[in-house]
Amino acid sequence: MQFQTILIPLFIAFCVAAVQCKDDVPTIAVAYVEGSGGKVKGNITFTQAACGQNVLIRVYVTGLSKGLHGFHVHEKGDLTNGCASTGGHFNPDKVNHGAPADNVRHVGDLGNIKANDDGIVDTTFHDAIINLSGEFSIIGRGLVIHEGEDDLGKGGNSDSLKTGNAGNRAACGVIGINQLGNGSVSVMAGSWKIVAILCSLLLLRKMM
Ligand SMILES: [Cu+2]
Ligand SMILES: [Zn+2]
Repeated sequence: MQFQTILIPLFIAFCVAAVQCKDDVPTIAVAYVEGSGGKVKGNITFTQAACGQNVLIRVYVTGLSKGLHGFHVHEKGDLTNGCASTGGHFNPDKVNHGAPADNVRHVGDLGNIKANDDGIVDTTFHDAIINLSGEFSIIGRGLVIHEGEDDLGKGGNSDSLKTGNAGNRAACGVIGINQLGNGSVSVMAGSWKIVAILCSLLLLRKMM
């Protein structure tokens, strides 16, 4: 048997193994939110697989007025003086406020959630920017639901680019740990990608 006939399948197997993410324990964070009168309350759960995937956001809130409500991660997980203590939007890049899908947005800009006729929000969506580990982790920060609609930075005034003019804070909570995944795996996944690219290049050279 030729050396190459063994080496090429070995290379392929190694490359495939290297690009695959480890099947790992997801990180789960949860925030119990409540308004000052106790009328608005609910739970928001954030789930992220270890391989730096989008964060799945599960929202169940009751007691809101019908319609759209600004929904943000705020800088501080501090409820000392109620929702006011959570500070401004979580914005580590010091950029303008925007919509969840915008290239320029605060990390904490999760747009709006929509309450039905009964004032209930029961929804699930994904976000590509927030993280449950590393530099932009939202764990330990505040979660705020506003009384009004977030104009997503399109309001045409200076406040729109800071807050989205979403108005008063209807409810808030602190984002805490429910379950920690293996955060180091996402770092490993990053370096394994480089190994995979290098071995793919080597493989290509062998085949030429
Ligand atoms: Cu807010
Ligand atoms: Zn914002």
